[in-house]
Amino acid sequence: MDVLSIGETMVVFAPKEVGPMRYAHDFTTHIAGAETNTLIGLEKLGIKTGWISQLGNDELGYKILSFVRGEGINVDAVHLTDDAPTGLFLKEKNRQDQTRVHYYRKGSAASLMTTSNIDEEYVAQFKYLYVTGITPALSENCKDTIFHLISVAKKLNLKIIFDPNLRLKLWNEAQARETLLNIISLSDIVLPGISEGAFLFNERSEKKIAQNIIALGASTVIVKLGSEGAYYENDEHVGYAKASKNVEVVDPVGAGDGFAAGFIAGYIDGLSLHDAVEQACNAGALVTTVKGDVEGLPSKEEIKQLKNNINTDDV
Ligand code: KDG
Repeated sequence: MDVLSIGETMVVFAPKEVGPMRYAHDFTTHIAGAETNTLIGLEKLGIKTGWISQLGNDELGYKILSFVRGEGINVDAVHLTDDAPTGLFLKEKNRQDQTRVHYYRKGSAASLMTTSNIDEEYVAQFKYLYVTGITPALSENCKDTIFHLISVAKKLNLKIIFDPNLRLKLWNEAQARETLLNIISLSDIVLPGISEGAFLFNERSEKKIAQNIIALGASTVIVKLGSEGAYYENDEHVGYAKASKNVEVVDPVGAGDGFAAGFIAGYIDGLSLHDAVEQACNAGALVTTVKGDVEGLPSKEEIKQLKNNINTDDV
């Protein structure tokens, strides 16, 4: 298998109507979690993946487990516990242009993960470990688990890929900054957003952010610039890439996870750094064209259509 990740996935309840949620009657449900969003995106691009997590032994836990398994991810390292429920969150579209997220995940099954959730033999089956800054924010024991997993992965020669995914609803600024910088210093490839880079280094320039990350030890950095694309840098290549075409944004959440999937798949497939970053931008853009965090994750064919500027009507 290629890419392993660890993290919490939740069921999202989203009111069908725009407006304050206190007046909502009808909800749709989706599955969301930054790490499984990326793993699902990777599976769609032909990369074999596995997920370490903990779910409640409850209806939402079964819903997530069968969804994630159905997308092709190996779930042998997902544990069901009776000790805590599966986390969930509400995604309120308060006004047409304003989305608010309300988490119900404190003390959730995933937040109880410890180093005993990490099985070295399982980790040894993979070549890459993909980590985000959400998991260490869930609890002190999750933070310890992440650092333990990174050290096991490094011992087994897995490459560490890190997306800081800053979530200040989960921890305070000082804790977030210290932990994210520590994980960066253990990573090979880092994929920050420009605002996360600004938060971490007090720098507004993508080049300075990348240089700071390289100085901490990473070999490749890709700074996401939203609709402007991304800046990439390693010791051989430096440049910018962007999506091949502007898209109509329906739901921006999950774009960064699609970006990570597009990049990692391109990197594993041996694309040039520029082409892997361009594939990342195209995958991220396509995620935003469909409601839900994972529903818009594209196949290689859909990325090719966007790249060649083909409308689905034409094919
Ligand atoms: O990147 C999108 C994620 O934020 C979303 O899927 C939910 O993992 C999630 C979180 O912790 O907010």
